[in-house]
Amino acid sequence: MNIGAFNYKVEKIIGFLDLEKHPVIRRSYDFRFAYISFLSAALRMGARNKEQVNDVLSTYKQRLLIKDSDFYDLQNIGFNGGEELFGTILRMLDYSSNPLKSRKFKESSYSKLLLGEMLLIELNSSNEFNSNPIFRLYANYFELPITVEDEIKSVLIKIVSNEDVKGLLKLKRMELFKYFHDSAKAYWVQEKTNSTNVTVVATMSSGKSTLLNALLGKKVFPSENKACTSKYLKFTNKPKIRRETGIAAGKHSDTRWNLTYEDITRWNNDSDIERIEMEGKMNSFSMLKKFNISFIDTPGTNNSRNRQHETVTQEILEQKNSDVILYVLNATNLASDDDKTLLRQVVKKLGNQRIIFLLNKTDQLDLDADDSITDSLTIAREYVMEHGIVSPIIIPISSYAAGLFRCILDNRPLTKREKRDALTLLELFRIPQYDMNRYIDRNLIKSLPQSAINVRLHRNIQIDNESISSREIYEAMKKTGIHILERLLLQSTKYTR
Ligand SMILES: Nc1nc2c(ncn2[C@@H]2O[C@H](COP(=O)(O)OP(=O)(O)OP(=O)(O)O)[C@@H](O)[C@H]2O)c(=O)[nH]1
Ligand SMILES: [Mg+2]
Repeated sequence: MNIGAFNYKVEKIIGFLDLEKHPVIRRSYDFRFAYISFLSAALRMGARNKEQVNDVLSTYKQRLLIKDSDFYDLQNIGFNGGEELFGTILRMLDYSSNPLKSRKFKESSYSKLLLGEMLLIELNSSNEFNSNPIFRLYANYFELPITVEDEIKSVLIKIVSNEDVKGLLKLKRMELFKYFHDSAKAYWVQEKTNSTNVTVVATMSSGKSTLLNALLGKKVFPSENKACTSKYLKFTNKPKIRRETGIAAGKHSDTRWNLTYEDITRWNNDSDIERIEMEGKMNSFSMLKKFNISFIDTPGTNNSRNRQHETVTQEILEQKNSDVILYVLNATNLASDDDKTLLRQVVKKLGNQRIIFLLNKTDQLDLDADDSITDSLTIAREYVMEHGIVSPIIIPISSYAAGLFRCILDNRPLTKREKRDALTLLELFRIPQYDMNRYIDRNLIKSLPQSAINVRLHRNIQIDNESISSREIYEAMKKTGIHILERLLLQSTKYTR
C-alpha cells in the first residue's frame, strides 16, 4: 500500500468550490450554457474517465440551472477528436453564424475564468497541467495569448499551493479568480487544523460500519449482513465543505465531486482499490459536526476467506495514529476466540490511543427472557480486563437503531425494511430496560460535555402509516447509547475546533 504517493490536493480543493457563488451564475442563460459547453468539451477530451466527467458536468448543470434538454444535447454530441467537438459546440451556440454573440463572451473576463477552470480540472498532483487539445482551440478562438494562459497557470498553482496571490487578484483581469481563491483558502484553513482520528475495529459483522454511520447520521460506510468492509475507508468531517467528495486509490484510482453511496459500495467491492478517502459533512444533529474529525472503518479481522482483511486492519493498528479506537463487541457473540485474538493485538498496539468499548446489538438481547444488559456488561468488563485494560469504558449501544432514528430525524429516505425495523425498534426503546443510559456509570455521564445542538422538535413524522412526534424519536435516539458515545468523543476533540 503506497498511498503517500497520491496527492489529491486539487480534488480536495474542488470539494470547497462554492458553485453557488460561481460568478457566471449571475449571467444570462446563453452565457451559462456557453460556459458549460466549453467546459464539457475540455472534460470530454481530458484525463478523466466517463463517470468522472458526468459527475463534474452534472454538478455544474445543477448549479448553473441548465435545461435538461440542452444538457442532453450537449452530452450526446458525437465527435472524432477535439477539433470536431469544438466546432460542433461553436455551431450549437450559434457562435459561428453570430459573431456578436461570441464577441460578448470573449470581451467579458469569463473567457479567462473558464480557461482557468478548464486548466484547474487538468492540474495534476505534480503541479503540471495535463495536455488537452481543447485548451489550444479555445485559447485561439477567444484570442487568449499564451502569456495570458501562463499567467493563469501560475495563479492557479499559487492558489492550490496556498501562496499569497492577493496582489495578483487586484488586477482587473484576474478579479474573477477570487472565486477559486476563496474556496482554496477555506480548504487550507481546515487542512491546517488538526483532525481527530477515530478508528473502529472489531471482528466481522459486529456492526463497525453501522456504528460509524450512526455517528455520521447518514449512510456512508457500506454495511451488510455478511463480510462487507474490505479496505481502509476514511470519512473526514469538513464543516465548510460544499459537496461530498471522494478519492479511491490503489492499482487504479478514481475521484468524485459528488460522491454517492453507490460510488462507495462500488469502490468497496473493487479489489484494485486499496483505500477510500471521503470528505463531507456530518448530519446536522451531530454534536461533532463542527469539528475536524475523521472516522476510519476497517475490515473485520476474522474473514477466513480473505486473509487480506486482517492485514489491512493490522497495518492501520501498526500506525498508532488514532486518537480514539472504538472497539466493538458483539453482544450476541461475546468473547469469541476470534475476538480474543483481535483484542490481544489491539492491546499490544494501543500506546497512547484512547480505547472505548461498545457493547453493540443490545436491541437483540431479549430482556424479557434470560438476557440482561447488566450481565452482558459484567462479562464484557471481565473479558477486557483480563486482556489488560484497566478500568475500561464500555458503552452498551444499538448502532442500528441509533442510525435509523437519526436518519428519520434528518428526513433521509429509508427502505421498506428499515421503516419496519424503525417502528419495531421505537416500540422496543419504550421499554425502560432498553434505555442504555441506565447501565452507564453516573459519574462518567456527569463528567461529559453537554450537547449544544438545538433540535427542532414538535413535528410529526410519517413512517409508513404511523405518525410519530419527532420528540419521541429524539428521546428514543438518546436511549440507544449513541448520545453518550458522542459526548465521549466530544471530550477527545478538544483541540480540533
Ligand atoms: N439489530 C442490530 N443489528 C445490527 C446492529 N449493528 C449492526 N447490525 C447489523 O449487523 C450486520 C453487520 O453490520 P456491519 O455494520 O456491516 O458490520 P461490520 O462490523 O462493519 O462488518 P464487516 O465490515 O464485514 O466486518 C448488518 O446487517 C447490520 O444491520 C445493531 O446494533 N442491532
Ligand atoms: Mg464494515
